[in-house]
Amino acid sequence: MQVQTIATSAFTDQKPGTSGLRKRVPVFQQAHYLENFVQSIFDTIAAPAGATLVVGGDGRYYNREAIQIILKMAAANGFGRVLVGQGGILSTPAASCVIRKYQTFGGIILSASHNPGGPEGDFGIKYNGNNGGPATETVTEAIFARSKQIDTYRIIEAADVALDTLGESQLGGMTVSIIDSVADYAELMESLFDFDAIQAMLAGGFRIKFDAMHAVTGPYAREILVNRLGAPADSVMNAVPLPDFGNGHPDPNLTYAHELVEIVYGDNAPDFGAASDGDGDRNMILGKGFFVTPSDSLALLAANATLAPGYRQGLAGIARSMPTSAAADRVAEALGIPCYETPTGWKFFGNLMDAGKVTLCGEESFGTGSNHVREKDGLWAVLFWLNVVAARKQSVEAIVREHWAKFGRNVYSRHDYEGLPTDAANGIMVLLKAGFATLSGKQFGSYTVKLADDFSYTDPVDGSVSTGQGVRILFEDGSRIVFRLSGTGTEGATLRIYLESFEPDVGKHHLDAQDALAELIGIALQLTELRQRTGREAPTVIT
Ligand code: G16
Repeated sequence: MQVQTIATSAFTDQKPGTSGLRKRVPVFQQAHYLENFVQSIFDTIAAPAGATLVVGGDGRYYNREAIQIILKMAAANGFGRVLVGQGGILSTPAASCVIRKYQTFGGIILSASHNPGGPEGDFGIKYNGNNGGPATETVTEAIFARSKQIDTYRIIEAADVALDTLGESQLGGMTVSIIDSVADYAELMESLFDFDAIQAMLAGGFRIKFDAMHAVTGPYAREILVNRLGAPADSVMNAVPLPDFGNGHPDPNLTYAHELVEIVYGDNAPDFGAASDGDGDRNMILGKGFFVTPSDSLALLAANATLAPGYRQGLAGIARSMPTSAAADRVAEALGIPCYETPTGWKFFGNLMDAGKVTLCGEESFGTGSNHVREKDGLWAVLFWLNVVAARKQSVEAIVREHWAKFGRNVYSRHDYEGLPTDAANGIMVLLKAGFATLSGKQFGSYTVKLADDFSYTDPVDGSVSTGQGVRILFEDGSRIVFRLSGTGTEGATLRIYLESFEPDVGKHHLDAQDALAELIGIALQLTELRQRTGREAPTVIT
């Protein structure tokens, strides 16, 4: 089959964000746009001839079209084999699992994660290396640099591949293997958790509700929770993946997963609720009428890890992103293991896991995972929680409250202001940074500023330095406010304000986080001049 070399012009906007390149679908549909980025990946990774690649996505609008283009380009660029999830479907953690299990050169994941999909929604693409994890900053920077210079790409002219039929076919000199999207991942989950104990708990009447949000985890949840663990079929809601997620916003938080939230806070609520996002790497955990913050979830799983067969040996260490609360640090200290603080973005955990320094990782943005793959993993977190609940035979709420009583409570909340004019958002960050010189020692109500800075991180494994990772205002009593601009949005700017205080007093653990953090929230508004500068009276999302 003839390899075509197509002339193209570089785009200037292909800089990957927190997790790959995310843009509106019409941007990706422009002539040569996707092709340029894919060729930039191939040029950067320089895979040897005959190498194997994994390709899959979350099933959102444009997934299938993009996969056909990538397959034809992979064939033209000398790959020997591509493993593709059936129907083009692979959740992000399942893709990571397949890359690792079959020791492929790497993989391309098509997803804009929790961002809405559809013809006017978002699309995304990212490259993961042979450890199964997102490409490092160095590699993504090199891909971006290449994308600014590219003037040709290679593709073969061929008929589309039948993505829905399991088995092998030839595309030029390359083999395409359509693999079961779920099987390898389900097998991995079964090796980590006590399926017998979870099954017995479910058979005993423990009721769960998992919201797949019409996104990629539907087939995974059905196979694992229903077929393998015996939960009733209606335990999985919104289980059919749809290209536009049923017009929803597949972000598992209290705002966007409101259908599930109403169920677990309603009459006759199930004992356990959970949701995952567009590509299956995020999770939200709920008990009966009770929300577990992602920061607490990481700490809880760390403290209870040895209850799960895959973690019986204990943990090497824990890592959390900087804006994630320090609840996990307290557990690490008690366990006598290190806790690493990284910038936001799962890519920063990869080196730590590969070097054997950490077993569990987590982020406040509803991401939790371990070294079983190199991505955060939504269903893994759900199964871990079910394993812990089955072993402890207590409710989710009782387990969390007992944890707080032992370690103290890191009261935590994140306020998001979405879709701000970029200038206004940038202006706020400039204002905050201008205050660094004078903030320390300053008194705000009952809080005194200890330090104000812009977080930077030196990777302890490869020594690479990442600067400008979020403004921190640290107070004398250990409370803090962090400000960051999101790196995953595609429309305007999203300002995230992360608020945290520590409450050792059990008598105050029942307080609502918003009430407990009210003074810090006021300080954040004052420091940012947010209302004056944006006209916004309230956050778009509070978690
Ligand atoms: C991505 C990254 C996460 C990060 C999150 C939020 O998640 O993989 O590590 O925490 O974005 O990023 P931001 O605050 O910049 O929007 P996902 O689920 O979108 O891939």
